[in-house]
Amino acid sequence: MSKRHQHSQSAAIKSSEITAESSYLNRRKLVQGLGLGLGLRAGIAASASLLSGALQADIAPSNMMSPDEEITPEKIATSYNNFYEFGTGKEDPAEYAHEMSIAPWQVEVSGEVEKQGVFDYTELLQGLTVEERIYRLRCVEAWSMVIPWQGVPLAALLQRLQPTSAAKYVHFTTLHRPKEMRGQRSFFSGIDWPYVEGLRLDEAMHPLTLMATGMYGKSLPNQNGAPWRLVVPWKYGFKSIKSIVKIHFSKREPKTTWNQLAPSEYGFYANVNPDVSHPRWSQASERRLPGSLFGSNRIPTLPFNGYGEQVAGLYAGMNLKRHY
Ligand SMILES: Nc1nc2c(c(=O)[nH]1)N[C@H]1C(S)=C(S)[C@@H](COP(=O)(O)O)O[C@H]1N2
Ligand SMILES: [Mo]
Repeated sequence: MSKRHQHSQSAAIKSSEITAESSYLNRRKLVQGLGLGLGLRAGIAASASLLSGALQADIAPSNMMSPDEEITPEKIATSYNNFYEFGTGKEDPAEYAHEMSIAPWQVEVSGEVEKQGVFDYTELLQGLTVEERIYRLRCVEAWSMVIPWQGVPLAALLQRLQPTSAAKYVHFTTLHRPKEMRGQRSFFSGIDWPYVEGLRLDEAMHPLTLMATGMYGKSLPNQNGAPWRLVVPWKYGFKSIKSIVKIHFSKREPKTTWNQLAPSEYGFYANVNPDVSHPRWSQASERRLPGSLFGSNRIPTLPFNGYGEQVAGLYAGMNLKRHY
């Protein structure tokens, strides 16, 4: 997203690589066709329990996608990534993120909140209901995917931490461990580590906002932000911060990574908006991955990434050309 954050052409996808995903889709159709959903629920409950023995996960599917939008093949969603801690290339995270150790995973909770301290993330998730959400993911580089996530509504997690009445924003910080994250040892990213993102508290509490612990019915792969990451589907992908180790509540707007790096290019809000173009990428349309032999699958971009009906009210009265 800096000058070096340019998108390469999406790799040609061999049909052999798509097999696993088409069987995933067929299983879904089968389950839906039976009118039960039980098979899928059991399948995901089983894999969610793999996350941690301590996690008593129950699965409540709630899908917000129109049925004609196709899920991006798992192979693509887990091999074409942005995770600059492992390099700026799209293939770097899948190649190097295994160097990050995710067990144990401690998380610091601080600021305007009752339940301050350091916790194992599984402790924070204990007893919360894991849901499936199929969401569009729209990168500011103008490519997009459709991904089935599993996770807990962020609101459920934050509520149990008990923000004080002074809390207006919540900040999230990614792991900073240069020994295991080679991009943090490199000068090329230009990023002042660690990666920080944040939301207004009402955005964080919105029912669409997810703390994801899995995708495609499996634990999150490291390159997608293991063991847990944010998913905010109506905002550009850079708001969906990965591998979170700090949750901080504050009165003031956080200084977030991309906004600090280039404030004229990346706003704090970063709501998907086809009417406000980035200096290098028109945001009017997007390439839905994967493309095919016959073209790049370009589709129009929708305000709030298609979630306007649910979230536009959060911004009533705000000038979204100024607060981009
Ligand atoms: N810590 C961290 N989180 C991050 C990023 C990053 O570089 N570091 N990249 C962001 C960007 S630009 C996008 S588009 C999404 C990509 O998520 P995905 O690789 O799971 O598709 O992660 C976001 N979260
Ligand atoms: Mo992105």
